[in-house]
Amino acid sequence: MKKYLCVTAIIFMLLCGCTSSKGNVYNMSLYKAVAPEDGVTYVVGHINPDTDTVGTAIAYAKLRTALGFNTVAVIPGKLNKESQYLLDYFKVETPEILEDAAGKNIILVDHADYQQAVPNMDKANIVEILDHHQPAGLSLENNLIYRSAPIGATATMVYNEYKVNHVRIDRKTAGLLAAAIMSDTKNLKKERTTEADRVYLAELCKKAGIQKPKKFFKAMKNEGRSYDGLTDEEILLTNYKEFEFSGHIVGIASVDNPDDDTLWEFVERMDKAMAEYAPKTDAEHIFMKLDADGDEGQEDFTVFLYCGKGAEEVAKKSFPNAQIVNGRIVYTPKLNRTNDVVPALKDTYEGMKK
Ligand SMILES: [Mn+2]
Repeated sequence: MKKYLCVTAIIFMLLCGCTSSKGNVYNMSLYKAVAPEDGVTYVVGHINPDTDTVGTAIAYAKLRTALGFNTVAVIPGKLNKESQYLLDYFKVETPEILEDAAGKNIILVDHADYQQAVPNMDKANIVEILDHHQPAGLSLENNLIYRSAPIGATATMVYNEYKVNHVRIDRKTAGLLAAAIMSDTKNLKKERTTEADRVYLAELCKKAGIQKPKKFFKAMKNEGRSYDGLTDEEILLTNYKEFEFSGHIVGIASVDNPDDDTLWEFVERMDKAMAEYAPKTDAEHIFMKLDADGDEGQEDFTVFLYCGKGAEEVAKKSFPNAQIVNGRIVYTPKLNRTNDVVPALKDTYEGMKK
């Protein structure tokens, strides 16, 4: 019996040894190289946070913590409705808000530029970046881990880190990452979606107990689309980002039409909200892509709104093939901010400089 216990203990120790040898040797070396001597490292996504930004901050902080690094997830501001719904759904606590990045050790997720970062990010110690966007204008003095991938969601990259590091993902975190992939890829429908997004989403859904991904996505989308209780300015800011194109600060909002029957009323309201918000921001021009569902069998489309002196000209030059409906610029199929709107506006502003 004693012998048996002894063997069991040895097997147990071996098993423990195996599970505690988490981490991938290459990654662990990098994490150690950038680990601050003392203090905590904050993981944070872009301002006006979306589900990919929030989900990856939480999941990546958990992973780094599991690997023995003092890491805490924070958010750059109030959650949008979709993200709040998801945190409630999976019973995950809302992270604290980071208001100022100066002097902090930072891991950036889901963005790689100051324009969309927490204030004073240029005075932070950025030790790592995990992102699927184009990097812009970072002036980094230190050596850092920088992973960038042309992929549907940062969540896909974060889940890959779990796999590479042999860290088991818990049900809640798997759920958040699954939701983040769905949110960023519109349930695998966006152009940028890759095979990895598809395969990892299926795996994460299984781990999270999401049996009907389509239904889950619809529920979370409806929560996110309902603007109940928000003012028109808050609706405008739910997914609003500022960019700099050839010296012009430009705001681009992305909004979903909440009700097919009242599209043009909603367009009027948003137009007014942009005009009222304009004096409160440094942006010279504000644009809004307002996405609407097409009628049965018809393609979805975008109503493209603009605000500011000269903004109309920029909008029309950027989308010469758009139609004018009810006096508005309407583009079919609907526009994507990253792939369509940003490059088109960038080109137009660049052209104006010459
Ligand atoms: Mn993202």
